[in-house]
Amino acid sequence: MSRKKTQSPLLIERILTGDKIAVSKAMSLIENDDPEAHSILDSIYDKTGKALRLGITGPPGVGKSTLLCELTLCIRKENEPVGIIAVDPSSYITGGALLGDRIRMQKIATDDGTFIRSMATRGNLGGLARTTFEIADLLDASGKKYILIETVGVGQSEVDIVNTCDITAVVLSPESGDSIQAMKSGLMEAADIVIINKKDRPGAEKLENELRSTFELRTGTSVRVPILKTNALLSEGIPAVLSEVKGIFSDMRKNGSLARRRRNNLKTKLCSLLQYNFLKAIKLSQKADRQMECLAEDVLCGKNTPYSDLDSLMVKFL
Ligand SMILES: Nc1nc2c(ncn2[C@@H]2O[C@H](COP(=O)(O)OP(=O)(O)OP(=O)(O)O)[C@@H](O)[C@H]2O)c(=O)[nH]1
Ligand SMILES: [Mg+2]
Repeated sequence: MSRKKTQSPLLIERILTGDKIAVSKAMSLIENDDPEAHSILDSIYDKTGKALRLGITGPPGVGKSTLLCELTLCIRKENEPVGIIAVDPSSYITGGALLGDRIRMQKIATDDGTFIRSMATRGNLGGLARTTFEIADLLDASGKKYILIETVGVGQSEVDIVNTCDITAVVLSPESGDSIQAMKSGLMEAADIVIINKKDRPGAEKLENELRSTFELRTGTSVRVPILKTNALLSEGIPAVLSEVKGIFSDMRKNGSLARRRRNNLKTKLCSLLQYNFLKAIKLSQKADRQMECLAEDVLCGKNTPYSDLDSLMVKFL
């Protein structure tokens, strides 16, 4: 099958050298669902796969952004380029850690080796996961060695996004009642590593013990998921997190689980691409619109119910 050629060879070239302006431009094309975005992604795809994609999720306010900043600074000390995707940027806008702590933020924002993209979750039905993958692909092809994706782990869609990373870090804090909730929810199932941030707050040890017994109960063995404690405000425990993440990644490479996970992630991504494009095609098709109109009429006059014809409807549209 012939691959579509992009209209912008120069743009592609600049993306691949990590040019920030070119990467930003391509991101806007992706977010605006511009027809050129697909050919750009198609052209750069064979340069992806080198970055470590780390999802950072957890209840609101546990310190994910602060931790992400510190982790970025730690990675940058090793001179590796970093891409950051913040999926719910509320804290970036309202003065949470990232914007609130200007010194920390400025260090990152003005650094040539770091690229930050904030993405709004609202008003992007079904497209958010797709866009996040695509932006991660773009950052990967542009030479970033680490891609850090922050999402608030409240809804399934945010957890899904993180599940498409190579490694998922779940961040909890002793002061957050949500952490107990998170332990019971699907969030913990996704964890490859758990970080108890705000270890300066009372209850960090207790939370750690609770987590260890939760994991033991579940697996019936001793703890498999590493649990680390940090104080992101004082940058304590961050090198240990980075080293643990690197260790997990290297083990995953060796034992084949990275390839398996990436294959699964790719299936999720294809499904999301199909879903998005299928819905878009239906919405834009006048023929589909007329068919819906007829079906609605049939339902209204009692010939059908909205559920009776689903199978034939799928066949029609597929
Ligand atoms: N005491 C203490 N405070 C911290 C620590 N890490 C972050 N904070 C503070 O906790 C608050 C929330 O931090 P953020 O980094 O915005 O948390 P978040 O999880 O990204 O928040 P959302 O993105 O809104 O869910 C800020 O006031 C931080 O300064 C820590 O280790 N100890
Ligand atoms: Mg945040």
